[in-house]
Amino acid sequence: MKNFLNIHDVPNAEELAEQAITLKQNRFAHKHLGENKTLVLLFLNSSLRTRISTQKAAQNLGMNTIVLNLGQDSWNMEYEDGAIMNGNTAEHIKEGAAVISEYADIIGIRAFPTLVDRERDYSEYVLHKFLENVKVPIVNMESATVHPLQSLTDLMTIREHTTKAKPKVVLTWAPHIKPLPQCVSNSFAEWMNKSDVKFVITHPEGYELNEAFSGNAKIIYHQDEAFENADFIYAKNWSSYSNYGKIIGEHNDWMITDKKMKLTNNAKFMHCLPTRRNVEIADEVLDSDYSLVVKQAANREFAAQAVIKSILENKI
Ligand code: SN0
Repeated sequence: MKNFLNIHDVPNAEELAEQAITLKQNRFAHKHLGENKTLVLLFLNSSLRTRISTQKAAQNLGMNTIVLNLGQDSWNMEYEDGAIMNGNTAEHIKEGAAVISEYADIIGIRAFPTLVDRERDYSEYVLHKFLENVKVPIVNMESATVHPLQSLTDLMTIREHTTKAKPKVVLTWAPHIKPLPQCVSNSFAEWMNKSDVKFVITHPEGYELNEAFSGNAKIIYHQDEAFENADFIYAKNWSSYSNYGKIIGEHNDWMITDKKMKLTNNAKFMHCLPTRRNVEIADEVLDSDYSLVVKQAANREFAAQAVIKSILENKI
């Protein structure tokens, strides 16, 4: 693999998830592969799991890691071509990205959407600016529209915990106090559409995802109905795509509760984290035996390791 920007860089999603499961058996099996190589992680937004698990993944492969909070630990970056830089941006992406590439063998980037300018966000403006100006492979650590490291982890976690060859997986919208990106849900839909599962999306009207990501997934507007016979419930909030970046209406009754989980086929519960307790998901669900959220987060290390390993093997 050259870059890991989205699912289109992955020849076979199920196979990559299987490789992550194999790495989990012996995370140090390839501890010399990345020796004397450096992974530089650039964060334009907050992170807990991605920040730690991606570093660990690289270190398991023998790499060095450097982490930078772009614009906080470093200069504010300018992205526009031809900009007259007399404002608050001190360094242009042209030099910035070129310089970082001199120090890095692989670069990871997190750059959330604006949730204001849909065209800019869905063109993956910032990610592409980096891509144009770096000389080394890029790993997407959540961009404006997708979060593929999370989706690979999710597929891996479903494969580990399923008792069926083709489980029913339900992505459900859940309430939140502020508008969140569509990234995790876009990606999850895209990866599920390419996997051997029965995939259903449920959300209130007006929260339809961009069809480039939801594809032919079945959409059910009644959460209770969607939960019937589900083997996995994957909850996530996202803001509206059509009424871009907005929260539309009051849907507090979409919070995931144990009562709703009882409508399923003893489903396992998944969420990418972080989550707002008792807004998005009730305590009783997060504290239950059927919740996979911490196991899912633990798998981020191995998913990232499978991705970095594949990039290193391509380079050598
Ligand atoms: C991000 C999102 O894309 O939804 C990252 C998820 C991995 N989540 C948030 O920004 C949550 C922020 C909050 O205040 O709850």
